Amino acid sequence: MDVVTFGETMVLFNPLSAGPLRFADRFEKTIGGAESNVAIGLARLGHQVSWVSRLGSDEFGLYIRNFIRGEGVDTSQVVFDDRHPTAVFFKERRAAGEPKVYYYRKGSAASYLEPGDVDEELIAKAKFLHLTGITPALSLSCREAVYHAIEKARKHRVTIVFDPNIRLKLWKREEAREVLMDLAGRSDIVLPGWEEGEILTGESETERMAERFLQNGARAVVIKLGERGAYLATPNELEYVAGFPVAHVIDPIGAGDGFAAGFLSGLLRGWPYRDAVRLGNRVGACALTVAGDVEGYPYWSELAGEQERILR
Ligand code: KDG
Repeated sequence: MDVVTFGETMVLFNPLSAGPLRFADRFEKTIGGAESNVAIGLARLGHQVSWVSRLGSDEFGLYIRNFIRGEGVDTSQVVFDDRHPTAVFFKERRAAGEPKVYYYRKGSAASYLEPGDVDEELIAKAKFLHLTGITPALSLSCREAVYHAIEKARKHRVTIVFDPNIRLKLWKREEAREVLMDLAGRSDIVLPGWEEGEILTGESETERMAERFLQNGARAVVIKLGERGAYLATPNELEYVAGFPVAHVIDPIGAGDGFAAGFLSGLLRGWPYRDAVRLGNRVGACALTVAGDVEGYPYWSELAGEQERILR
């Protein structure tokens, strides 16, 4: 196994029209979940990934499992729960700015994830453990599962990659800051967006933000800067890595997960950090061109021919 990741995936209903949801009467059904987005992105790039979660024993649970399994992701550790439902969420497209998100996920099957769901052997066999800051916000047992996974990864020297993915609809800013900085300090590589970096470190200058994450314990930090690309910081390198321009952005949600998939793919190919960040930027850019989270992620066959351009 190349990468193990775990967290909640929901059915996503995307309205076909822009504007307040109360006026939307037609929706497209797909799925969304930061960790499964990364898993799907990685599988398309040719890697072996396992996604661990709990789903309701319901039609939506089966739909999500089949969708993710259909992408070539290992779902053998997914647990179906008879007592709690699969969560759903809606996006609301607006004329300007990012879409709004409405969650219906409280008490969902995935919020009952617990340490016992995360198999030590599975982690031990992986090269990377990918975690996001969404899972610890879902419930106490989810938070314990994250700490448990970190402990096992450290024991087996598996590299931990952490994307803070702050979701302020799920918890208070102060609590988020405290827990996420603690998790970032226990991780090897941290991938915050710029705004998240500001919330977590209190710094508004990119270089200082990165420095704070390094001082906090990470070996490498990549701060995602949207269309400007990303800032890479390790004890030996500090570099702005240019992004890939996209003519028409449809929806930025899912771009950060695409970045993580591309970046991890680069590292799995043995590329240096800088080149892995370039691939992350490339895959993230693809995600911007569609309304769903994952539909835009490329297959390796589509990118292999552009390798020179990616690594430029
Ligand atoms: O990163 C994209 C995710 O935010 C989205 O798919 C839904 O996982 C999700 C969440 O919890 O917000």
